[in-house]
Amino acid sequence: MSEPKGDIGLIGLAVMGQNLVLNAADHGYEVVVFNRTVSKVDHFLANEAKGKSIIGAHSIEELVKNLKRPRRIILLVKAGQAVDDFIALLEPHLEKGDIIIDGGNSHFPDTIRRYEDLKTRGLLFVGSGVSGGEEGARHGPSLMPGGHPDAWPHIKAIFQDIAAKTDGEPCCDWVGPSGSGHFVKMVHNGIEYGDMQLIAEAYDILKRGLGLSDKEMGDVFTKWNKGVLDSYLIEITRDILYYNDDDGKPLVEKILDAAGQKGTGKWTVAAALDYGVPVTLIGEAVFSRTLSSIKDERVRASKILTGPKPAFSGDKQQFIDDLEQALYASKIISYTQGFMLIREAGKVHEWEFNNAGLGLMWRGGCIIRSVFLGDITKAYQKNPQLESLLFDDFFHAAIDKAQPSWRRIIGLGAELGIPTPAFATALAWYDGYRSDRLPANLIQAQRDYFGAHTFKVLDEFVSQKYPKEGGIHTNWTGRGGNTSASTYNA
Ligand code: 2AM
Repeated sequence: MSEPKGDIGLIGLAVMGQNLVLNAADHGYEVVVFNRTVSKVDHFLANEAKGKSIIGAHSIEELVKNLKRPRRIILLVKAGQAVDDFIALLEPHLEKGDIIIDGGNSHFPDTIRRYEDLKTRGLLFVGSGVSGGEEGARHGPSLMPGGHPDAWPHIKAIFQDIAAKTDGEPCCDWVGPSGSGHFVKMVHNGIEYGDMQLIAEAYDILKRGLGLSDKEMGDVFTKWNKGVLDSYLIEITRDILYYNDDDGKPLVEKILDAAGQKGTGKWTVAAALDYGVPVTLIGEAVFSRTLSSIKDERVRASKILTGPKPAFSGDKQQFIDDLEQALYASKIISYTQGFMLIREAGKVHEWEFNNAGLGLMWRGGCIIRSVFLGDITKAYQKNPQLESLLFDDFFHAAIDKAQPSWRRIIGLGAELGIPTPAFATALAWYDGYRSDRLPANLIQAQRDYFGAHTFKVLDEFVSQKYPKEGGIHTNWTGRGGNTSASTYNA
């Protein structure tokens, strides 16, 4: 057989896979394609891929045979068992140094497991986040590859060529080892949940609080899209609000108010709980979807439970401007929390994240793309060791400016009876984060009271009676003098 011509193989010809193949072909790469339902290969070649230089394979063996070494194979199949199945099918045909890339929405612990497993056999495994939906895959997605570092030099050119570009920079860089690529993709999706929830709350306030029509709300979003909130999600919300059905009525108002979810938001919150990071906004976003989904119960509750009737009588424009600032401030908190989660996961797994690089990866191509991410990139470029986004001068000033508006909106939401869970948790988190003293001393006392869980004292009270090391237990029901210093449970 003559020398193989294929630069890269791709398995999984659903729309995402097809579009990624067409994108790579447009950039001059020779792609070899395969699909479980093999008839889709010929269908694709005869239709979408017609006239393009794409090689169809009708078996795994044929796919592998057509690839240059080291072989590079992207899997774009359903997350879960299908990925393991294809890895098992591929393995006997591959050689040391060959590269398998999982571009699906795999849960990062699965990626860690596959990476470790394949490493022992000399195969280089990469888990890559791919974001931007079908359009992104076709014209430039955001790509977040992480895995075996030896793979990167072999896939860098193609990944960066097919990725979205912002100011000439590709929205793709090496994330780190093991499951780090899929981890950051998961956080990206969690942040996306948060952004969507914030926008939904703003819509609710504009609609129920101010009584604006969909067209008027579309106008508000048009304006917001030219300011600090300039982003893909604000842009599509504008389009949705302007979209009328055949009867001339806004389609969005006909849609059942029960949000679905595929699980990446939940994974993000579960990871936050595992690592002990207060990622409250994404948590509220996930719970808000679950509250929305118990529609029938809410309808029953709406007939029984009372609250204020939303009716706003102040300065509407001031209110809209306040809302923009409240959304912006809450968004800053959400990203601050997201990067905190990334920081902690980095410590646990020894993944050295380049946060400026992540900002750049998310700046274009993906669903959360925004001008705002450019500012995040700048903050981390200025100080790669930045502990918290809020410590950056730009974001610190932005929060200071937004704060009065933010507080007014949450106060008004409570007064009018319109729920603002994401706005409110962001502010509560902010007020907690900036408190050098929280009421957790009381919680510690309660824990010691009922469970002898012990406590420590503030530095200024450390003494022989209250030593620094070990836990202190008090007999809370006794009188003075019953405090015993002990080292158990230290
Ligand atoms: P199919 O066309 O044969 O259904 C997205 O669903 C992609 O994942 C498709 O290419 C689909 O192949 C593939 N896929 C879904 N479940 C799969 C499984 N259990 N094994 C292999 N491929 C699967």
